[in-house]
Amino acid sequence: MPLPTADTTDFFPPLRPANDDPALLQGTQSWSYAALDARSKSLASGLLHDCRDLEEERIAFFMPASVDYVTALLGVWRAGGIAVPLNVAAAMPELEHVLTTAGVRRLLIGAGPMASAGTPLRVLCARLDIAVLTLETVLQENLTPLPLLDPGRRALMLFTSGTTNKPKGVVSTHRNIRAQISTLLEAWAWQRSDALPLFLPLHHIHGIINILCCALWAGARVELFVKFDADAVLTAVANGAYTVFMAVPTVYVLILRHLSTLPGPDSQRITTGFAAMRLNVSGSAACPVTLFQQWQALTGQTLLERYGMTEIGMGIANPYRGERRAGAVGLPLPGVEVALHGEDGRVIAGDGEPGEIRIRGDNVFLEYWNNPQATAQSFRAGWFCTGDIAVREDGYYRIMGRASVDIIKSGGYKLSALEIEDVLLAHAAIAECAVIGIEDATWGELVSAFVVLRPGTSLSLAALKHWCEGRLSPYKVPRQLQVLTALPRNAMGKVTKPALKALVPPAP
Ligand code: MLC
Ligand code: AMP
Repeated sequence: MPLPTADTTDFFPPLRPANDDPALLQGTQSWSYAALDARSKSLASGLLHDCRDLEEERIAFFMPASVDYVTALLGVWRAGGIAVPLNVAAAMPELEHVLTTAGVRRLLIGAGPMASAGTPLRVLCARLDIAVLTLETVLQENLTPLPLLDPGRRALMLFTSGTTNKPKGVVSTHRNIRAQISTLLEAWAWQRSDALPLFLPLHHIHGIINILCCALWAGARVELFVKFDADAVLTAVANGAYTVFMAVPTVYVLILRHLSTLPGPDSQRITTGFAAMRLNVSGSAACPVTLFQQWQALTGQTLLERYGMTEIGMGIANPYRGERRAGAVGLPLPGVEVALHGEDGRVIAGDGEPGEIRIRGDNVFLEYWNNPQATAQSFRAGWFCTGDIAVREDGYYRIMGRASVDIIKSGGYKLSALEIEDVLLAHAAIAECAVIGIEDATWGELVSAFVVLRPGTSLSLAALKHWCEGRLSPYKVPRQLQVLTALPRNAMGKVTKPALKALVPPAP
């Protein structure tokens, strides 16, 4: 059955010409569903120009959270393209990897400074022969008929780090995205009357699917922030602007810290704002039990922790109604099949035995772009192998860790140690290096680099951070540096990363 058709109500039902409900707010500006509907059709028409269907052309967009970003996402989908939202904090070599892997020929940008000539992005695109188009110039008044899209068509490509050095393009179809949205609409009882802030980056599913797409599908209101600005977000919370709040654990830690700096009455107004909401969700990284308890004590809200991944959307979540268990990620979401497998591949039926989480369902992505080998390796008998280890306790899943030491989660970002090591090895002073995640109360894990220097050289953390600028996104840059005379290695010559962890003094 073909869906979603770009012109019918199957495509984000609230996007209708007559729907004047507010969809997006940013600063003093607001856009209704009708305005978003018109703008995204106008962009789709401009992208299509004379053709009937973009036929899965990868259209990249480099924009902070804005009405332009949302127009680009919806417009590319309506025209039959694959949306490739870029990390606006990325370094140029990272963008080059994404643009060339995805085979992008057209890139949309917003107005403002990024539209000026001579920016590093424009220089890069000129070299790669990619047309850079300001969104405003693509919007077309004369609307063209939009293509009818089969749900199996590719819709979204997000880049995720893994156990390989370069991020892979995770391709999800319209069916996958729809399944990822609909399970959350049902599980968390999304309503048209909901309102929530969106301050997470828009090149990852937490911001794109869980917040933006769920809200737009439900007909709710989203307030856009270009980044997490505690003052601005918490002022709105104090004013009772939101019914729902979704964030990574680091954001809840930052809020608690911010509250502790405020005078009592100001802090009280904010906690009252949280207390009045119907739902506070934490995810993308483990929510420490102490954080869960502190949040509950201060706001009366029991955080709903859930587990997800770029490749699967959300898979497991604590119940909206029912027991939300501290330190556990909850139960399988509607329409998502979850299984645990032991190291020998055997299905774990009982409680308490750790195994790898494997996931099956319409929510699971289609493929890694142009990488059939990686795609094949990540599936077993139709189940996606997450690499995350969990135990089951009367139905509830508890994440125990990851199969790979080369994946780091910092502030909810998933980082590849190998990707960072590759970059560090290009430093003239670094002869050998190993990167690991060190536990941290604020960030979950902190990127820590252990290096062996070339004879006669020296390196400080400040110098390394400075050198990394322009080579790595800021959140991938090492926060700790230890210089060693040799890296610990096993008999095979492989660095033993657990031994490195032991070298780090415990946090005070
Ligand atoms: C920022 N910094 C970080 C960092 N983010 N350091 C380590 N890890 C991070 N993640 C550093 C900056 O480089 C800077 O350092 C300092 O912290 C302040 O930067 P900032 O930009 O002002 O930070 P802030 O805006 O406060 O960012 C914090 C944050 C952000 C938590 C809002 O990290 C964030 O948006 N994280 C969410 C990522 C996300 O959406 N993940 C979901 C992936 S999808 P200096 O030295 O310059 O001061 C997924 C699936 C699922 O995981 O289940 O959802
Ligand atoms: P990403 O690849 O950026 O989508 O990150 C997905 C990874 O984040 C998962 O494979 C988990 O390792 C981790 N993750 C997401 N949610 C949680 C959670 N609630 N608890 C622990 N880890 C989580």
